[in-house]
Amino acid sequence: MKRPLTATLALASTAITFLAAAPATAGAAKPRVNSSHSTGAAKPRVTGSHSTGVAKPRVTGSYSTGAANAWAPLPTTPPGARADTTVVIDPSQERQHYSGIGFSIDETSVSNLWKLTPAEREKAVKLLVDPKTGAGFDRFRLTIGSPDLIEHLPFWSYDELPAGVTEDFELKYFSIQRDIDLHMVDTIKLIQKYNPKATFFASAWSAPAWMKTNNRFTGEVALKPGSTTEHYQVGKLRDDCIDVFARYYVKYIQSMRQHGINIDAITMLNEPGMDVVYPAMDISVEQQQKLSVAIKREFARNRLNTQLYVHDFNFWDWRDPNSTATKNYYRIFNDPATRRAADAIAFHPYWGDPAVMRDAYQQFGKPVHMTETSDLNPATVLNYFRLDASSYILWAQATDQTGGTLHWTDKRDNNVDWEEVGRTTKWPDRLVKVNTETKTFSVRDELYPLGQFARYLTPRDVRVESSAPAGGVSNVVYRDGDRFTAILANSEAAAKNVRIVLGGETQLVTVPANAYATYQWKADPPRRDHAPVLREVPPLTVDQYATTQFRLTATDRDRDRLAYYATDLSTGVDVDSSTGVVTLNPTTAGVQRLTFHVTDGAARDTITVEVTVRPKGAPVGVRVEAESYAAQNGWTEGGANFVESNAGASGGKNIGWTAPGNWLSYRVDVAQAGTYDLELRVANGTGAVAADAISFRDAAGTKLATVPVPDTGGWAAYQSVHVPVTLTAGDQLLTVFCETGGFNLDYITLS
Ligand SMILES: [Ca+2]
Ligand SMILES: [Ca+2]
Repeated sequence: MKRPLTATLALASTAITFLAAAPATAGAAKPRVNSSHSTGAAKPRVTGSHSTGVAKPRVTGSYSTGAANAWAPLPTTPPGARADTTVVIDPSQERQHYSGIGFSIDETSVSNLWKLTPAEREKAVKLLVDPKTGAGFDRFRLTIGSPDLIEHLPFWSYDELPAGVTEDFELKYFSIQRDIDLHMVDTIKLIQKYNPKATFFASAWSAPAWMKTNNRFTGEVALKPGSTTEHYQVGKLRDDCIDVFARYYVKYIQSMRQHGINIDAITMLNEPGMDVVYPAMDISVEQQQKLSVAIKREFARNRLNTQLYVHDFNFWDWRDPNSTATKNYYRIFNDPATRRAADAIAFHPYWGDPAVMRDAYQQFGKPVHMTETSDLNPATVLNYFRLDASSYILWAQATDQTGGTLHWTDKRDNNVDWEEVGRTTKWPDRLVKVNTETKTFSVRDELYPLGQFARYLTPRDVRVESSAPAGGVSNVVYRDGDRFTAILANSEAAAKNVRIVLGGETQLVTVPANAYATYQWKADPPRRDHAPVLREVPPLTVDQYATTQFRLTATDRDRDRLAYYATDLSTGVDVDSSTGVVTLNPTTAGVQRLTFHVTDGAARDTITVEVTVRPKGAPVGVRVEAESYAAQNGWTEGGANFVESNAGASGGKNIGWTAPGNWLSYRVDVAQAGTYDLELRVANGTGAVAADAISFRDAAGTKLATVPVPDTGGWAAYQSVHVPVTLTAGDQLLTVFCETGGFNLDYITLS
């Protein structure tokens, strides 16, 4: 499913917010880290040559807020400035390689780019991909035959048969000529001209019609037996066509190679089994296993070192045990030959919890990739990289001035009028807008912060673990030999001085307001080593919305300077990197397991502290996260997906999939009876106002206020709605009641 704005969903939520449990020991998954660095587990003692008093490292880099400050020189930090927050880098913990940021070479985007004058088109491509003067995008997704988004009908495969021919096991009719005619190859050549390091992978939306059980390239849907609302994809890959489909991929890779284009990976199939009428195909888990093995066998036979990415679908479909027979893909790895054949796991973000990427990476030791997303928010890129994604590929990012032309529909109508779909489908506000009248283009501001990643990182860069976002500053850090690259994001309206701690050395940098900034420097973290040791912290019990502190203490036989950190911090938890003092102001009742680390730069130790939070009401004036509800009605705990992960939401989460009759209750402690301002932070991507969407009710169920939810322009575009409410004094349960659905709730605040 391709929702123009993502609203990703969390799995398994309970009334308690758990910290994502980091692996208790280092090195659970260290896939394909072909690095010369040790990973920092305790090593034989090497005499320490690490000096502590050397001159400050020379830091280079730039920052962007948008077109107004694009790849601008880093500000200097005034002498004597104090740190607002700290980033701890732990080079002992190596994670995934970077493999790129970029976009799809879909035919809709290409056809729009080719409506520009040649000079303007070169200017656009240069701005997108040139690593010196542009954003430096470096990885691109090609489509093997037509995807759902094209301008020029009809949809096509590379093995279309003439009348009277019903099969083509020799692939005699194979041709990529349409890609040449439609300027796909020309566009790739332009990308290569401005970024010679660009890499390419490819996905098919379906096998050619004749390889399918229903002899149809586009999707065909039918109602699931017994359901009036749920559909399934009728066309399956024919069992006797698994091998020829694998050879079809080989032919495609060879054909592109003849044009000087190296396809370094394919996904096995885009969104297998998606119940849509645009090009799609069903393929059983068993067929996926056989196809994976056949693809790698044919690659080997033809001396292709092309990689195979499996899955290429939503987070949720990876692991949900209630998913359908086709989906629930981790089961394809039940076959050892398939595990060997697969080089990586590809994800789309339209459904489920992005933390699934980290889980899959840990569990199978294979790189994970975000192969299709419409989310331009650089905060999402940073977050997905922290969740171990190697790459981030945007989908269908060039439209005309009206948000067209493209052929996409969510209607399950096998006789859909594609001409009409093309006239009416509009996806406004994507990365590049081509004005077909003036033959000029414009880009969105997100391009420049995205360049703060792509301009600096290369496939030699390996992510190293670093501390969770704190003080409005989030980070992701990479290492290539002795060169470190940190991308820091400041989400606040004032500049922040950030202390960067690496192996006992610190430096202070300044991140401008609302900016993404990249810092590169050379460092030689210590390698000697006795690992530091953290002392256990006994379980503790604290009150919700009250402040409690405890201290982490660690010893180190080398007397190295130590830094304390956590990779994930739930709302209301903070750790001081130098003193180890943990401050709790929990917003959610229940049991939390908090994982902390200490590092000397060469190794780390980890403890988990169990904290029981006694429920108390939130004082007036305190923000109450929607996800911190005391009770709810209408959603299914555990299996349902209504606590959504979203980088645009406060606390990183919101409640979604609202429906009439659903409700959420919150505990609030009102010191004094009176009339208060109720702020509801909401988003609505339906394109229309939801009138009287929410009623706010007291513990007896009496309606205190009813409010509409405006059209906020997207599922992640939050706005505040204010309404006065009169409350009695005391610790009480207040309810947000969904009179209608069609909105997301981020938080409420009484003041
Ligand atoms: Ca040590
Ligand atoms: Ca929230």
